[in-house]
Amino acid sequence: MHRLFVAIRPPATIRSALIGLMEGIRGARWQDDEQLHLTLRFIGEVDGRTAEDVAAALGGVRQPPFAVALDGVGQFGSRGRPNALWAGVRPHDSLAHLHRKVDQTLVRAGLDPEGRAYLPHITLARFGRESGGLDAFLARHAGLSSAPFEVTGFALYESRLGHAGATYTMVERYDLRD
Ligand code: 3AM
Repeated sequence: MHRLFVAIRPPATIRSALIGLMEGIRGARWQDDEQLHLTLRFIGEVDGRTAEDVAAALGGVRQPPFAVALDGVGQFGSRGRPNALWAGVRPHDSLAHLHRKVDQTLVRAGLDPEGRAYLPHITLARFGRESGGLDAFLARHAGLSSAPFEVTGFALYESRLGHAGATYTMVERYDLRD
């Protein structure tokens, strides 16, 4: 079985800006450079045949390249029990559009539609029991922004879960073009 997701890989300048933020929270399992991505659609476990169908179907997604920028920070989970810290991305509409196209493509390839609302984000850290200093981090970086960066493509990734966190391998890359 293959655990798959579709994501955008931020450029190196953005990744290093994000890595520069990664300090000051007790219990944070910070993502490393290889792990930084902006998920378009989580797929989950599929068999090899379905993985091939999905990889082929995604080649049919058409959208011109567009620009986005970092925009603030946020958390998933409850206030007292966060499970992830992320950097936001704006504007949402071009990303939401691409998300919708990817979702429709996957449904046509036989997968179930995405169940939850799409919130574009780049996960920076995950948490177990402890998250000391998270509120101060969120306040300190509420105004996070960046120069716009071009999204020229997206990719299908395989996620392997291990003791030291997840390892993501690119399965196939897709260019956005007019
Ligand atoms: O983009 P991030 O890193 O926030 O949390 C998982 C990760 O998201 C998410 O998919 C990305 C690659 O693993 N993920 C894991 N299980 C999920 C699920 N059941 C999920 N997203 C939605 N539903």
